[in-house]
Amino acid sequence: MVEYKMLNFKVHGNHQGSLVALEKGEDFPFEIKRVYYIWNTDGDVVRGKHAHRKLEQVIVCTSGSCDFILDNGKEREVVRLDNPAQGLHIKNNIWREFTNFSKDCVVMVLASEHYSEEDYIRDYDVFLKEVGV
Ligand code: T46
Repeated sequence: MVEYKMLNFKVHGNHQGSLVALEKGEDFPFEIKRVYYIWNTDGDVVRGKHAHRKLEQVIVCTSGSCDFILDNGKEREVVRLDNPAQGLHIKNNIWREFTNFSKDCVVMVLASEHYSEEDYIRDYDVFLKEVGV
């Protein structure tokens, strides 16, 4: 089994609509140091194709949908993101690719570390070596 967790956020909903608040604490697994978001990606584009040495992230599809392919070097799993009330929590050493973007897809990512290119493993063979496969 590839290690990941789907977090179900508390939704504050009323006649005005829905709201999710993310704060470090019981509902959130780490202190957020960076937020970035991705949109305008054509449906068949494959993004990602890397793993992280240290970074943890929670990934939320705030609009539309896309598929995350998670790979621990031995197994692959596809996780569909299509609900802004859920967050995909991925720790380090997981190779990820994401694709199958709907036109209205917006992916918001909450990250445990500042941006660092040294944290990326962008070569699949290097990834396999580093995870000992
Ligand atoms: C991940 C998936 C889900 C920055 O300058 N700062 C940043 O914080 C980020 C994330 C990216 N960039 C620059 C680096 C590249 O020139 O933005 C450009 C696109 O980044 P990248 O090709 O890494 O984007 P994705 O969509 O393949 O991957 C991103 C994250 O990089 C990655 O950590 O897990 O989203």
